[in-house]
Amino acid sequence: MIGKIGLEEHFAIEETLQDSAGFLAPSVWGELSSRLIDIHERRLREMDQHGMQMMILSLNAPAIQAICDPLAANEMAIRANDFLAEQVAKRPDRFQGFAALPMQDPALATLELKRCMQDLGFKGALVNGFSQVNDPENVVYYDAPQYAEFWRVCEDLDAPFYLHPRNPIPSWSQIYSGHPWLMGPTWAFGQETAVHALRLMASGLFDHHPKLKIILGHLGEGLPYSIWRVDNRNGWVQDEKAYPAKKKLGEYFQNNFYLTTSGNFRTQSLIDAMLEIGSDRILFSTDWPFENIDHAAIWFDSTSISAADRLKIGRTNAIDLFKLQL
Ligand code: GRE
Ligand code: ZN
Repeated sequence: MIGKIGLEEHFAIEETLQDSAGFLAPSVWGELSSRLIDIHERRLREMDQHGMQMMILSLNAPAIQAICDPLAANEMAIRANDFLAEQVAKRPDRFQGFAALPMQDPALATLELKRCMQDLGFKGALVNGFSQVNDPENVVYYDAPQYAEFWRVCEDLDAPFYLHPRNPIPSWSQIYSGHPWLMGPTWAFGQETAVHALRLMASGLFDHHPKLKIILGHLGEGLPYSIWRVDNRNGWVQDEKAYPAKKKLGEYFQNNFYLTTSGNFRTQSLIDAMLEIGSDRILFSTDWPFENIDHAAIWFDSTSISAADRLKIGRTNAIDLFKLQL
């Protein structure tokens, strides 16, 4: 199909480029780094070749989230967001932007989100999982109480928040010891991000802010397949609700979450996601440059779904969610 829109599509600036080294074989670093730095050349050519009209661009991972000093994280986020705004201004018909945010300091993150939405015209935020705050061992998830005001502003601005994966820190990764191949996109990314999403659901965040919109990549990081069991395990036991949220977690999943196809080009998984969350809440994405645009597009263009669903997932859901002027 032509006119596809993607929203997990990354770039790097010189200062964050090295964050993407070490995930894939060293032999492909030359190729990956050149894909990350490029915006207007090969990226646009590949988009043209495979029917992608637009990418909503985001900084690579973990980048800002791994800068422990909140002021340094804020400076780098501003630098990356200003750079992105300049790139978008060159081709607003093909590129839009997601804000990188210094979540280490909720007040600074809130200010930067406002600036990006109101002054730079960005379409939302993309944050790479937990932040390390002041000390590399101090891991903070966004269900923590200090983010209450950030989430209020996020809801007020109607800014979709893309919760993108990162690896757990080494001291929290014992389960993977001896099996480094499980880190990154193979498994650890999805596990880390799914748990973060469950923390947000269980915290009551969406009772306080029912209009918040959280986006997950990779067809939901396994959650479509697992969310029923989260709510229904040991159904014969009439136990007390064990978390602050008022509803079953699956209800927040269906009402506050959107999923993208990034890096998960599998029809069986797409259909499971459609059965759990519905085709109005699924959006096409590739995960360029870590995945190939042709792999995503050729699969998506021929996957066994209706023409109406292909149009929604490929294009119109994104136009509605981000109020795109196309
Ligand atoms: C990503 O951001 O999507 C990503 C990485 C590193 C390896 C693979 C991958 O940051 O998909
Ligand atoms: Zn990604």
